[in-house]
Amino acid sequence: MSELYEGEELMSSGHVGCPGCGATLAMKLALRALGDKTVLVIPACCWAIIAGGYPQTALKVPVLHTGFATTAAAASGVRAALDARGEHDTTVVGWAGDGGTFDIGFQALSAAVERGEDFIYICYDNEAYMNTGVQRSSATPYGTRTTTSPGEGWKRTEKKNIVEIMAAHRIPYAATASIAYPEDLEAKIKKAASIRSGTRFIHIYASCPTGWGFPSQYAVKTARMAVECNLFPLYEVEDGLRYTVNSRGDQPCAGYLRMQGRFRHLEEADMAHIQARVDEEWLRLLGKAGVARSDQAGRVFPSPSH
Ligand SMILES: Cc1ncc(C[n+]2csc(CCOP(=O)(O)OP(=O)(O)O)c2C)c(N)n1
Ligand SMILES: [Mg+2]
Repeated sequence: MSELYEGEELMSSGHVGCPGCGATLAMKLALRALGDKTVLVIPACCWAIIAGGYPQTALKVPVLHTGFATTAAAASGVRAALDARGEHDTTVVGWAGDGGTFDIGFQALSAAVERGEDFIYICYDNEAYMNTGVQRSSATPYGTRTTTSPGEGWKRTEKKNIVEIMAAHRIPYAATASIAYPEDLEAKIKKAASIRSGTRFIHIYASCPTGWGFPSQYAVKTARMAVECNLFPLYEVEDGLRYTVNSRGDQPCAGYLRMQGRFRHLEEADMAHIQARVDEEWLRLLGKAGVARSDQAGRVFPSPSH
């Protein structure tokens, strides 16, 4: 049983997020971990509007709104400006959606990570371009219907593995987190804030009732189910090499898929394809964390002890 949070809330009521918005909850939890000495850099995305229209805001920390592609470049600049003013203890956070991270902001992110810029980059992933009406991104998973992958044209390519890509940059810290596991999420953000050499990356799974087609009271439940079926495992990668797995799912993916309108068209064979991919990726992850072994063909098997 988790303890009640008694610190100051840096996100207030009165925001304009949809009912049950996972991205809104992600921000509330992240700010609890970050504290008020934080500057957010937010590109075009749902979060560019959720806080409200100027001069009203639901956020009690400064925000720099920036162009869609430039989160990591702008965050680098804010860090340099704060350092020039001697404000070394203020944390800079790039806060972007999946489209702004996996796609359009990708080169700026890769470049900032390579330069070793000192900020935390948080991607809240709702698996599509939600603010503009649910267009598919490279974070949209296989099997999804969106407004740009409608009807029989549902997405048949896999979700890009952004944490693996960050790990390949040998980033000091990369981790996945979920709105359904607030203690884990807050601990990871605190850990990221405590590391001051190089960029730190957190990938937060943020369910979206509006874009995914489930009742708004199930945002946390949906996110929990994604972890419980290993579709979105919780893990950390230190220095791009040392993996720690923080979740152990044992449920099939079918329940998670069936509860969402975006997957309603899937047939048994499609769901079997998704399940096989999830199982394969899960074992591969365990392999990287050293809790599974692989053969020379790259096939991975769990170690007997796990
Ligand atoms: C250069 C540019 N192209 C397109 C847009 C329009 N646009 C604004 S928000 C958005 C979707 C953002 O998607 P994502 O980053 O996943 O965040 P979400 O809306 O899902 O929170 C788009 C396409 C823009 N603002 N700038
Ligand atoms: Mg999105």
